[in-house]
Amino acid sequence: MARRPNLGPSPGLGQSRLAIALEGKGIALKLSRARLRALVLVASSAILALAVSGPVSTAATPTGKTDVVSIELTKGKLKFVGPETVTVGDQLEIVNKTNPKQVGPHTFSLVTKGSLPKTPSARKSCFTPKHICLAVAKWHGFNPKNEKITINPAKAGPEGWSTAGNATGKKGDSWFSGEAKGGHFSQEVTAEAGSTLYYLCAVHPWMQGKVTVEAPVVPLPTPTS
Ligand SMILES: [Cu+2]
Repeated sequence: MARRPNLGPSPGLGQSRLAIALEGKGIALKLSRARLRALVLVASSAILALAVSGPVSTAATPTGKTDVVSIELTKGKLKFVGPETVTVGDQLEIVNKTNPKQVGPHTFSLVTKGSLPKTPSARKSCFTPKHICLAVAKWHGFNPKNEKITINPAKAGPEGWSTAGNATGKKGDSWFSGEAKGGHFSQEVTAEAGSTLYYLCAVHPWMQGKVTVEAPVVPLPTPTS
């Protein structure tokens, strides 16, 4: 079977194609659609391979609050919509509100600020060696030969949302949304208070965002006398 992405007319794809076409042209379009298709193909196996590992102690105390970063398609543009700040110990939930059959799957991947592709040309080459999108795919155990991923979520550093990876070997925390509509994933924010988490989607590298991590409010001790 040919690996060429189907770029022919297909109902319902107009909007997403437009979004992709607006972002990068030529090679980038083919590349991103090829990758996207590859990731769609492996999504189900990735979900089945979801690792269930034992609890690891974390330094954060749960706040009982859940913050949501949603993945949306608005006016033909794919984007993350999330809070400006979260608190250490909050649950940070990623919710995919887009249709994977229309726009492909997504990743929510913590990356260093310097790894974010800033220019159209950087985004075009994102899925090539030594660039962040391919690096993220590797965190998920992406095998270019069979185009499958085996690890989801990809975990690095302490348990929870904690660690930003880069393109040159440092792994970060990442979730792959898979092919199911309404896919979601949540885990605790365990990053250091005062830090900023930068994130991107490795399938659509123009999808980027950041969130500042704040210290939890420690209740004052109750006077005993
Ligand atoms: Cu995406």
